[in-house]
Amino acid sequence: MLEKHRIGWLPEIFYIPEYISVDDEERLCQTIRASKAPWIKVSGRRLRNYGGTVHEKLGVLLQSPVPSWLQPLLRRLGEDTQAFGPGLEANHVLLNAYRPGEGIMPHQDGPLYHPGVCILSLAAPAVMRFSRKRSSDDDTRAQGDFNSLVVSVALQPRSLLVFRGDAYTHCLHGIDEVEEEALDETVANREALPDPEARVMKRGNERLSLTVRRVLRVKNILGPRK
Ligand SMILES: O=C(O)CCC(=O)C(=O)O
Repeated sequence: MLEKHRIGWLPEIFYIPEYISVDDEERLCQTIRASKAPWIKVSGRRLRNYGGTVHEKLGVLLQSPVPSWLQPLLRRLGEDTQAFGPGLEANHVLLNAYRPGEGIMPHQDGPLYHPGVCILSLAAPAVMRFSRKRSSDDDTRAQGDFNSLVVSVALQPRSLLVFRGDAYTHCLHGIDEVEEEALDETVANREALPDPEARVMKRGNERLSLTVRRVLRVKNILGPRK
């Protein structure tokens, strides 16, 4: 089902507008906002982890149960997108919350994960910018240590972004710390927007996003299954 949602000139990015219904979005947002689980404050946003903690040094997921309200979503994403390997489901979800003016620095998700990601956007829009990473032995680095913007995707509430391949392994992705996004010529999914002619997009409310991935190595600290 992914193929017809392919966008842009960078392999391989897919954008599915209205992936979930307004009711499902409302339910997810209510569950997230009603939860007393602590938020972790990081630069430019706050976050919660589900499914466990990724231990960067050990290179494993210290696994804990994925809450029941997320399980149907993980099943559906695995079946619809095959983004986590054929027949496989995700085992980790990062919930990010961004107020207008907040964002996430350009980064790569790295080798601990299967190289495919699903990002579900809730409550407010933002623009994801993909840039080509300059390698340290690249001689253009001498002319300035910059990453070149390749493609942008306007993420509407309820939409699903999936990326893998070159977009995962050779690019950085990030969200600018702005209150208003420029919908410039790098935006690859303009046709899927409510107003394809718009040149700016206000961030509006706090945006919530669920970044869904599969950590390759898992240390099961859950105990035997009953
Ligand atoms: O919030 C988003 O849409 C992006 C999140 C992200 O890039 C990440 O969690 O690595």
